[in-house]
Amino acid sequence: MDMKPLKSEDGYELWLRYAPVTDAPTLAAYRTAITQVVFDASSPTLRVAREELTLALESLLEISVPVVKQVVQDGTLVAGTPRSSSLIAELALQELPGPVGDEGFVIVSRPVRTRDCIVIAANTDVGVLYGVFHFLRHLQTHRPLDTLHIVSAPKTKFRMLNHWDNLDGTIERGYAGFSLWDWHKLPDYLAPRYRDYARANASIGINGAVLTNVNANALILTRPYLRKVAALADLFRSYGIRVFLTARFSAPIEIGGLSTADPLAVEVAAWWKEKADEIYAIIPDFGGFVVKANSEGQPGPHDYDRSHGDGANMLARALTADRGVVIWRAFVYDDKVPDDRAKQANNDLVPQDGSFLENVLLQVKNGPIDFQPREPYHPLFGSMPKTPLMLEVQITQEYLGNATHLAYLAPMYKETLDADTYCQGPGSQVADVVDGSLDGHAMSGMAGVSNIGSDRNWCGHPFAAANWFAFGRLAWDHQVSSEDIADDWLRMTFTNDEDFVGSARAMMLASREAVVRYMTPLGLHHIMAYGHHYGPGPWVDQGRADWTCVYYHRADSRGLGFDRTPTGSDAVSQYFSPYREQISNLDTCPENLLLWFHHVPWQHPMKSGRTLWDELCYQYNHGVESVRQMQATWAALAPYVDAARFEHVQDLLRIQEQEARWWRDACLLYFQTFSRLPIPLEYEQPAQSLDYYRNLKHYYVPGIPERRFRS
Ligand code: GCW
Repeated sequence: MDMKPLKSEDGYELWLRYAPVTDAPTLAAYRTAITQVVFDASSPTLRVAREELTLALESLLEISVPVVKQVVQDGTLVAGTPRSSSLIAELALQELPGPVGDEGFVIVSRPVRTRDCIVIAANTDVGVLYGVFHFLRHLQTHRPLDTLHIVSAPKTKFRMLNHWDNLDGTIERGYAGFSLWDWHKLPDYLAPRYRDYARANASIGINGAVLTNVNANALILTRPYLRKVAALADLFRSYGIRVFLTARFSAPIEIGGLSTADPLAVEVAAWWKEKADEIYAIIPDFGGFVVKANSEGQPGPHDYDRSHGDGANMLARALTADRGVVIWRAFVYDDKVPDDRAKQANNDLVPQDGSFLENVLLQVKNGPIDFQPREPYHPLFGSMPKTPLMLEVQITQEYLGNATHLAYLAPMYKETLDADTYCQGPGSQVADVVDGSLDGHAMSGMAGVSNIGSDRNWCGHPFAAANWFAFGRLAWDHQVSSEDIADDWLRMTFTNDEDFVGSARAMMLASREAVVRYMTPLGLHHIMAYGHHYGPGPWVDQGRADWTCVYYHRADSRGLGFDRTPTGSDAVSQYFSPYREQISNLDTCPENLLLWFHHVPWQHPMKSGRTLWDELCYQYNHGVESVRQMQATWAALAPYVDAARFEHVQDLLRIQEQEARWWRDACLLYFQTFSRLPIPLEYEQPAQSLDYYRNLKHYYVPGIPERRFRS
């Protein structure tokens, strides 16, 4: 390999660096295969696609690739739709108009006018843009060009980022600085970042952005803010991205001067209708509303003894099905309801299946509690066949080490998507529910809670951008493997050197499991510090019961874990057979979810032959060891990475190792007060006392408003 020092990079360019191809045979092949471009760009979207293509080619191939009018030589790249290009219309590709649909594309190498050409074609302009980005990924990952035949179309319709960004610039659960949206200077000043944000999203097929926090501020729906939103929407439009806003249910009172927000009150429905008309007058392609209602203190239809369906349908009528959708969040639970929090969404929503209007989707978190390092899949998947269910995952790492810990989350997203619900017999995966294929829904989608902020490298940790990338790739095609996504991202973000890619990929693939082990092994969950969720807090027993940790781990002198079998909360009954029986039985329940579903005696023999207590000690230590392994792997990769990014990752891994030990020691010491058993001597013993860990205080943890830290 080339040993000269690499120029420092700051991560701003993400996976769109278009680094020159240095491998000589690959470069030579590319320069032969691509000598000029025929690309008539008659619309804004085609123009940005052409610009991306030509700039990227020049950077990758380090030669100028002219745009010409006609195919006159071998190596011509032809791009467009049958409408934008008579050449493409003439080719009558069999994939058009059929399989690729409205957003897909085809990339083929074939003769055109007797010359060897590469054709990127789609039915729509945005399909061409996606095809261009796919082709550029192909080049960036040094794949061969000789026999191209790629046909690709997204499996879901709404592929969206949910920004939990507040109007004051803070981001709820954001760890990469402040909001990208500079509301104060909008609409007159459009930061260059907005365009790069749109490019990055388009490059992975993301087509929707919810600009505001689901804990919503009604002000976003006032005219001055709508003008700001319109400026962003205008910019994003060329990149195929529609904007959505969060609708605060009580907005008719707060900004509309009404005395009620009752969804069945005529004046309330009329207010929302007028508001929707106002929005569409300035943002003609406005996507719709995302709503968090009657959850964690947010207003909603229950305040008026109305159902979620009443609330969602009222907004859906205001938007109208030909204009936009209501995305109603299924993250609903209430501490006044005595039942297990894990069961509440099903209890509330399953009876309403079939009552939602055609332009309503329900957005369901991957698991029934809250983005924990590991959860079983949400039992709503498969339980509401008459309603389109979107999958919501968290890209920001609220419960997985913020932007300090390296945790590659594609395996976590895949775990949910690949899970078999058995709702229509074996092979009814969550992915089949989510993409609409199982129940024949035309509307489908995936939402990722964004980890993007104002940090120069966008996501804080240099590896955190991989999760943004992975989310987009999986929303487009949930069948791609975590390995392949990591592989692409590494090659595009760092280098194509096989030695680098091989070990960095292995490190990424093991990273999420490492976090599970040192934070919440064996199905433990929600044992983080109160409120900000930074660090361990298994002892938290004050405040709202369903926000404490003792609610979830249920440690006592007999054992550990939440009994959700029929002898306990019976949450297992919300799953279909045979999964239900599998998890109900202590002997067949997967051990990585054991303490989620069972209260298990400390001396219970685990599959390893260890007792539960010893296994817990083993898992926590294994987690810490895995981080040390990551440190060693990364140290060996120094020659392949520029100094700035190398040191950034190295420093963060050092913090991660410290925090993994903190988690291990604090949790084991705490659980030991119940088990009364020793931590086996083969393991490192805790560095401090339990009191020490319990008394640690952290002020101004990112991702939470300052006022929460005031006493
Ligand atoms: O994960 C929890 C977070 C809240 C968040 C909520 C939600 C936006 O702790 O900060 O609020 O989920 O998803 O609504």
